Amino acid sequence: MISKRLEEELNKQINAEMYSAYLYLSMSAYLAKENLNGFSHWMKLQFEEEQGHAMKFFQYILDRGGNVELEKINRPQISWNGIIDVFEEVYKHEQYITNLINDLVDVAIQERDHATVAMLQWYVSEQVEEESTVSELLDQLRIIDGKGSGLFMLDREAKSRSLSSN
Ligand code: OFO
Repeated sequence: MISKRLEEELNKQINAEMYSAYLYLSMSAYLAKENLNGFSHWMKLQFEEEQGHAMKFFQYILDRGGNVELEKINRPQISWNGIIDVFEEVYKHEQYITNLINDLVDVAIQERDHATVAMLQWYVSEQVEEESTVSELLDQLRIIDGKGSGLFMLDREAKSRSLSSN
């Protein structure tokens, strides 16, 4: 059984992951409108990945005999100022999520819940990967100034992303 406090915090994280999914889906729509279909596809996979993150928490709460309490998901932004603006926001958002995961680890340690600490290690590593992937993409986009033939090439590369790889 998990403590009430931890149950509450894990439920909040389901909401944060679902918001991430929503935000990336909204970005996917924006990018499709901008004719960046490769990046739109990349963002749609990101949306699916975030739902997976939410579902891992969902299942974990149930496995530990806790209650899942779903909350309203906030409305994401619908428009950005070009591709660099999009990826700057993704990077900022992933850093925010990393902080949330670190806070969760702190709570699990305070509650002396070693199983939850162990489960959260997956997310700790995942965040390292997510931040590094996005920061690399952002650097590349800045090099080409987010336009021209460089953008065309990066968009084509983004189209080849599959769910197993970032
Ligand atoms: Fe993007 O890692 Fe979950 O939120």
